[in-house]
Amino acid sequence: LPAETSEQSHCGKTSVPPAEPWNMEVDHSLEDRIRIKAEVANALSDGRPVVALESTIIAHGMPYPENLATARKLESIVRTNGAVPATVAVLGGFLRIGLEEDELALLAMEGQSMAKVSRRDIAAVISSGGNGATTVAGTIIACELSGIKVFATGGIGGVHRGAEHTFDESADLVELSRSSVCVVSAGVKSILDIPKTLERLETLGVSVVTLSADEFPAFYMRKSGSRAPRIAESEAEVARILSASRGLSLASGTLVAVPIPEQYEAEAVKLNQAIDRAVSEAEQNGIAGAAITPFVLSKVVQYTGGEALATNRRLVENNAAVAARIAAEYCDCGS
Ligand code: PSU
Ligand code: MN
Repeated sequence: LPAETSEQSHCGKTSVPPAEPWNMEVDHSLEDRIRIKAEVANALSDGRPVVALESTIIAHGMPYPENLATARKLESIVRTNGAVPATVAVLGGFLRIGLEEDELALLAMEGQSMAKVSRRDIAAVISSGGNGATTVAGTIIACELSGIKVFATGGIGGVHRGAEHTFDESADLVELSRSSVCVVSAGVKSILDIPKTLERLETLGVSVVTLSADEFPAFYMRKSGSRAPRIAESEAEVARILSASRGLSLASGTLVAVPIPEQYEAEAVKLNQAIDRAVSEAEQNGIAGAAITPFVLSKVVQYTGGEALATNRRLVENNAAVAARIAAEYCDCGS
């Protein structure tokens, strides 16, 4: 086997041209549908750390204006921790990797009226010249196309409660299994079925690692009652796992689950009551498919009097910092 692969660094290398404004004239040739912000493209080609950020959490997961404040803060936290941020969205028919200030604002203000873009949606939204917020699945696709190795979010989608009847399982899981991206999350929200989600991740071959915790976290709460399949004690240890995965050409993803810092953890009883109420309301109202997650998230915020939103912001900020440190460690290990 060769001692080195042809890639120049772990952080990926790209020759995709820099971005043009989102509201530019749309070229409907359908070729060349990706635009990487110059700062991001330069970091990637120099082998410097980059962290992708998703946009569904901004457009569909939080209300305005807190969502815009969060989007900005996440970018600045990534920078403070030594990486270049790349928020991903579909704007004006282009898959955009790295956004400008006014584009973050557009995303936040459009909110729920933005399309929610997973793998099944991306070609249609792009071909129609439309706008959309990328889910974890959609953002992973952008990472694969551009060579970004680390991506921060709040919580990933998973197997929904009652999936034995509805078959509702997020496209995030399959996408994680077929990409070599490292997704940093606070685990999985208990609006989902956490044990079933972990079972599916195992079947799909996703490497699941918690950071310094023996239980898989449940988003607002540090513990879910499910044991973590594997524990890493540091960001450097995660980077070594990524490096080994790459060395073996596994081409499957890694899910890093980081418990919310103790001081920000939500009160379990109150949160769980709000979640149970929101999930059964979704059921009663016949909410299904892609609409379920945003519906339940907004109800949980409403029923906890905004506490869930504050908690959500704290954990995603923490994940952005961890992701930046993993990206920095990964660039250092072996390149
Ligand atoms: N879980 C959260 N907050 C979110 C999401 C999930 O706690 O904002 C978003 C993410 O963008 C995720 C998407 O990729 O919802 C999953 O939606 P679905 O369950 O429809 O696949
Ligand atoms: Mn679904």
